Amino acid sequence: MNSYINKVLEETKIKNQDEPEFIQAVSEVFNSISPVIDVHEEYERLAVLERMVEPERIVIFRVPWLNDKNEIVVNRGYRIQFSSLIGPYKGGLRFHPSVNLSIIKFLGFEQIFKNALTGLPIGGAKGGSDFDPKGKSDFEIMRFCQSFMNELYRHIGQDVDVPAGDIGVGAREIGYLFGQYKKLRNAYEGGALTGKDVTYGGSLARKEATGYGLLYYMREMLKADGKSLKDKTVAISGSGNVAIYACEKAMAMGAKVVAMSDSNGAVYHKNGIDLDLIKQIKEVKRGRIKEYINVYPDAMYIESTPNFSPIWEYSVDIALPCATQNELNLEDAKKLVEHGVMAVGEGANMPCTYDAIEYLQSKGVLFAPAKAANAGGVATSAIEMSQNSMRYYYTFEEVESKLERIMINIFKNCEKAAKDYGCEGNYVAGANIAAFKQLAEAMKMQGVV
Ligand code: NDP
Ligand code: 2IT
Repeated sequence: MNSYINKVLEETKIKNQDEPEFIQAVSEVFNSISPVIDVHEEYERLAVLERMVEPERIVIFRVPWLNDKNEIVVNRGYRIQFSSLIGPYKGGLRFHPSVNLSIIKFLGFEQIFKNALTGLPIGGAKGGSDFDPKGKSDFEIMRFCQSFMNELYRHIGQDVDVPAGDIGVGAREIGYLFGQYKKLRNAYEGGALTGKDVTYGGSLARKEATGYGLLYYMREMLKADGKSLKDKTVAISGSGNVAIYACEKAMAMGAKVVAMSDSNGAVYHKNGIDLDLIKQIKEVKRGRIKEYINVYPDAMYIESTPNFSPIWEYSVDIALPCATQNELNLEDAKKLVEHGVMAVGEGANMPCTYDAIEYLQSKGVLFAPAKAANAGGVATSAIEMSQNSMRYYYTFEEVESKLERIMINIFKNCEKAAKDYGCEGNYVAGANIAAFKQLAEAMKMQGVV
């Protein structure tokens, strides 16, 4: 590793000792960019890396709300405005009990690079809370979202910072957040949040965009290697927004999805998963995936334990981790390789540990990195923002064809950057290099700010 990169990485580790996920995300990027730093000596003088790992701003705030028993509950809210180099801060909100500063910082850091890869004018941000939406009534969710927005509204705006969904934040939560934002601002400022329902300013195909985009990226990556999705078996972790629409597009492309999961366990269905049933259980009833076997007794259900993800136990051609960070580790990677996996695509953010990625690549498994492969969601959020600015709506087909074009371009840019910098076929390096090059040049142009 280049000595300047090494120096900044060591400093970052010392400065952020209690933030393992953030250090992991920074290390992954820094491990790829030596070939660029080597030919740009001025980056050290301009402190490009030091500035890239330091967020522009972090807001941490109290979120008090009343539960249905009229008890006061207090959660912690976060918004990290990491980088406005190439556009307004942009990135999702995550509501999950595991949310802490390290998670928010890693997600915000990743978002800067992902958003650059889309080719659209969006900076990097993330936010959320340790609030757990599971088991809460609609009114509890609403009161929480309103209280969260009572502070967040000061920091966001359609040209400033534009939040969207992530784990635990979907159309329901965005609706309550938007309603409160509109009330506080006394103005309809549609582009201040994305992932809105289509009844009041949302974009068609935003709901499907991350999952569909992942499959477009997979299609391109397989095609470049003379392969296709047709008749391939697929395991998808999670059964939330990304997983469901990844499943839908994988099936449309001729693959057979045989396994899906949630945080409690995984379902395996040899004949192919019934996606309508998954949607019914997860999107309508907000239930557990285990309920699948009540309808299909021939399917199999295995519970997860803290150190065991049953979803990676099965023999499949393609694995798509679409749930959460570090959900696919070296042991899982070894099992997948033993069972003959040919490609892995990250729908979630940083779902694979770094040693798992290195192992998969060393065994010749095609690997699609999150920053590139799941960028279809935020890209379509940017398309939602542009529709809001124009006060106009595109059709589903128009949005989807823009998404498809964006994903093809992202793949081609990753492929080219990898080739140009001597790591052909390594799309992790390609994605990091392509995004870093643009960001570093933008930083150079804008002076020391
Ligand atoms: P959802 O909340 O819709 O779904 C999350 C899914 O992952 C659920 O099935 C959930 O299970 C499971 N899950 C969540 N946390 C854990 C955990 N700690 N262990 C095991 N399973 C878990 O979220 P999304 O589908 O929106 O997000 C999934 C991933 O994709 C995240 O990493 C997110 O950052 C990333 N992403 C999302 C985008 C979007 O547009 N929504 C865009 C790009 C990336 P359960 O129901 O049991 O909680
Ligand atoms: O991780 C992500 O890219 C998202 N959760 C989507 C962000 C967005 O602004 O649409």
